[in-house]
Amino acid sequence: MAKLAILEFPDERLRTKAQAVQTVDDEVRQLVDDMLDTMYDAKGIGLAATQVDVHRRVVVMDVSDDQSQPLVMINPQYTPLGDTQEPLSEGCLSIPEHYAEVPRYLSVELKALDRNGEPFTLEADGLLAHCIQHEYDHLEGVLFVDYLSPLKRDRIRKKMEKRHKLMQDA
Ligand code: GNR
Ligand code: NI
Repeated sequence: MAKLAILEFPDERLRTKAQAVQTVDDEVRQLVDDMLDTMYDAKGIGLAATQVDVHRRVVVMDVSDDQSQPLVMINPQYTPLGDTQEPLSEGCLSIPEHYAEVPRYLSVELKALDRNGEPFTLEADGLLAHCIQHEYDHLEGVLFVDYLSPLKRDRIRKKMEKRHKLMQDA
C-alpha cells in the first residue's frame, strides 16, 4: 500500500505533457498499484500519472459503485462515437471542492494497453466515457478549469491559493 501525493491546481507540473510508455514492465505495474491505492484512498473515480508528478501515459479508473472494478489504461487513445458534446458536471482530485460543467462526448471508443501490456478496445458511455476524456486531458496537461471563462478560472485559482496558504500555515 503506497499512497502518493496529488498535485493541486495551479501547480505548473500539472501542465506537463506525459510521455508514452515504451514497455509495460514491473516498474510501470508498481506505479499502477500505487496509483490505485492513491485513487481509492482519495475516493476518486480516476487518476492520471500526471497528478502524482509522474509524466508517463498511465491512468487508473474505477467507476463502479463499490470501487471493485479497477481499470488500467496505458498509452490511451480515444475516438468520439457521435459528434455531439454535452455539458457534464465534473470534479478533479487536483482541484478539490470545485465543480463545473464541461463539454464532453457521451460515448467514445478507447484503445489502450492493459497492465500486462496487452492492447484492448472498449466502447464506453456514461460516467466511464466522461472519465476517459477527463483523464486523457491530464496526460496532455489540460484541466477542466481550462474550459471555463478566464474569470471563473481565476476565481478558482485564488480559492486554491488561499487553501494552500492555510494548509501551509497550519
Ligand atoms: O473523482 C473524480 N470524479 C470525476 C467526476 C466527474 C468527471 C470526472 C471525474 S475524475 C475525478 C478524479 C480525477 O481528478 N481524475 O483525474
Ligand atoms: Ni482530474
